[in-house]
Amino acid sequence: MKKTALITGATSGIGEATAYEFAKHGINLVLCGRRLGRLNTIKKALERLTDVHILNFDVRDKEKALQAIESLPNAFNNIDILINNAGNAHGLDTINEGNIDDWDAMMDINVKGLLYVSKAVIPQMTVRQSGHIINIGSSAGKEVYPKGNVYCASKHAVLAITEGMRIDLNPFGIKVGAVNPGLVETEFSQVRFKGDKVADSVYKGFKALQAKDIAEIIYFVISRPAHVNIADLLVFPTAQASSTVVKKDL
Ligand code: NDP
Ligand code: 8X3
Repeated sequence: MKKTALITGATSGIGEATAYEFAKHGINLVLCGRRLGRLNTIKKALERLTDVHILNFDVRDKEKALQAIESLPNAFNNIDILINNAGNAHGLDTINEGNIDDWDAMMDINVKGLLYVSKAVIPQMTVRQSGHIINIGSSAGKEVYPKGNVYCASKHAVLAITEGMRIDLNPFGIKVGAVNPGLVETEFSQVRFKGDKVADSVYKGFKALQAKDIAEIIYFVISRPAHVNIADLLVFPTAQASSTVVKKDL
């Protein structure tokens, strides 16, 4: 029987690439994001491979998140795999110069949004006594770097929530794990730097990870045998040794 996956942040980067990877393997998809036009385009592209349903909501809005997931038609409402991917960094500033709206955005989207979506999906997994949740953390969830303060805190929180979920959902046979990438060339830096051209320099001078690299890893994680749970996975581009050590050819 075909599995169904719900992917948040499916309109670009890692989430979009994961949708393509899952579709290739015939997994039914519930794709979420705020940019409706992109959701429609991706749905159209993937429908020749699998069944696709889109949910257009902001993960910060808990009522909308819960309502959207409750509204799923029968063909899509047994979610076997939840990929909590929606998120971003907003700004790169010292704590004394940080912008409070940026802090709110990161905590509201990366942490609270992940919780709201999980809250909506987990009950059906506990009833069925099966399911797999993957939270997209980051190397920033394992290591704090200069000016990363609140983004790093949000990703440390994602890892703590992942561990908590794994413990609490263990009696129900639900797998929980985190995939933690280093530098991936997506729209991430465009969002972090609010369209400033400094974003263009982030992935220059080395080969960064591509969204597809992470999507393939996520598929590997979800396709292990029933008794195998990859609990925590850290992946860097070869040129990156830590958050602050990157070998660049300049
Ligand atoms: P992108 O900016 O390309 O994608 C972010 C996705 O999150 C988009 O689909 C966006 O959709 C969605 N999103 C953002 N805010 C909201 C919101 N309020 N409500 C609903 N959806 C939202 O970046 P990435 O693909 O790189 O990021 C995906 C995840 O990977 C994030 O959690 C990020 O922290 C993490 N990550 C990224 C790394 C990198 O170097 N790129 C490294 C490590 C982790 P829309 O705007 O349509 O709502
Ligand atoms: C994204 C990786 O190093 O830009 O989470 O914070 S980093």
